[in-house]
Amino acid sequence: MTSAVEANADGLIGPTHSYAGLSPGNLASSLNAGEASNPRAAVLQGLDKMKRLADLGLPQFVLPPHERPDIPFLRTLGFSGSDAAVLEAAWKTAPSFAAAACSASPMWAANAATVTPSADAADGRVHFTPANLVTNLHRSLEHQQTKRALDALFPDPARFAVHDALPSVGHLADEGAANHVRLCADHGAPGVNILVWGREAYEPWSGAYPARQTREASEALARRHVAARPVFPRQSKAAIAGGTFHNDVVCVGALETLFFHELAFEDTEATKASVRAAALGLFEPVFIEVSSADLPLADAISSYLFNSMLVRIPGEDRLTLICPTETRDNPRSHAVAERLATSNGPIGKIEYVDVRQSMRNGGGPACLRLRVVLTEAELAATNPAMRLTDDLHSRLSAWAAAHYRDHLAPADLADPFLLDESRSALDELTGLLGLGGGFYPFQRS
Ligand code: SUG
Repeated sequence: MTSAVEANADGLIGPTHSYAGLSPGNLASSLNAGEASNPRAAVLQGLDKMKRLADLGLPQFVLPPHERPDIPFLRTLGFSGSDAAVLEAAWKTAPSFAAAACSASPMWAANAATVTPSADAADGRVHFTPANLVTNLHRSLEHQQTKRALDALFPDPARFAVHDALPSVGHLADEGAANHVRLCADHGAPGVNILVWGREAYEPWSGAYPARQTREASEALARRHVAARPVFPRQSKAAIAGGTFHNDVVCVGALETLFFHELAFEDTEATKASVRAAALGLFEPVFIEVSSADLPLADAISSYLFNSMLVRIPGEDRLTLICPTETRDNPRSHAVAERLATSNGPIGKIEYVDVRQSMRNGGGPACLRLRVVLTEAELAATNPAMRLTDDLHSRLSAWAAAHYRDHLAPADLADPFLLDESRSALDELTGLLGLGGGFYPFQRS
């Protein structure tokens, strides 16, 4: 077995971070729709979380925000003239499309792609498929620029395969790593790939909220990555109806441990049996299930206990669960978390991070990061300019303080000055992250 580490690549929160109520079934997004946001606080919270992980000894990378408002998208809808005229006309005649074009949603990097580490891929490369995110218009605009960012971070085709997204149709709806958990004895050892889906491609769907991942999409991902030991459990319909728009809202796993809510899977016993069968001869999975009696689904969703980062800190035996402060603020979630830490189980420590600006759109600590297991040689082949160091953290914090607004009301998204401000911020960022000219569409036109 080659030794490997689990790196995180977080989405840097963009200057248009806002609460536009764009995601039906994501209760926080609906609840906070129309509120004013604070993009500067948001990006600084995200940067501080990244630094916390880097300080714990885990390699940390930065994925750049996308160009927003997405003027090229609005042009495809027939809006024309200067960029400011396009934005103005779109807000006047098609405000929902204009709002979608302004969303800073690429921040949630758990939805950027599905990743198969080289230990599980038949050709020994790390595979990435950007998620097509077709269920929501604002998120369907992400995958091409996401591919560009992944190409920049993982440039060596001998070690990394960055695919195109699956075709953008509802039958192949894909939300990336938010519906993927990998268990293993050690990061560099062969793993079991749990790919959770919510509906079948041709299934008539009558749920109140959309199921964002199809079984066929998950199967296609495993097939194209030639990923070993895939299992395909179904997300429970009750969980989706309760506001679990991604599996990572009710489930997280690391190494041998799967930590999940009783309502996460349609058939929990069958899920456990298939994971055990796939792991046979490699490791014994450890299941930590939280009952609805201990933690009602509604509390799990509002406090995001499971949308935490479950990590092995170098030098420590037991795992650390990095939760949002909302978990600490919810008495039931807090009690579950504390019991975990005092038990003799695999999770030994709980830490809390403040990502409140993102949380109000339904994005917890786990949503903001894409996990990538890398061997030493693969880590050495990543783009060093995109790796978070103390120096990059302070430069990005200063950059954000200089460019980002600290108050953004929904109506401000139509402000042509915001377009200019965002572009000058991103233009400078391409220098800070060594991305070169032409990384963003506005730099190419
Ligand atoms: O896709 N919210 C995101 C949150 C994504 C969280 N990711 C994971 N669970 N991995 C979503 O629903 C809300 C945007 C708005 O309403 O303005 C939004 O897109």
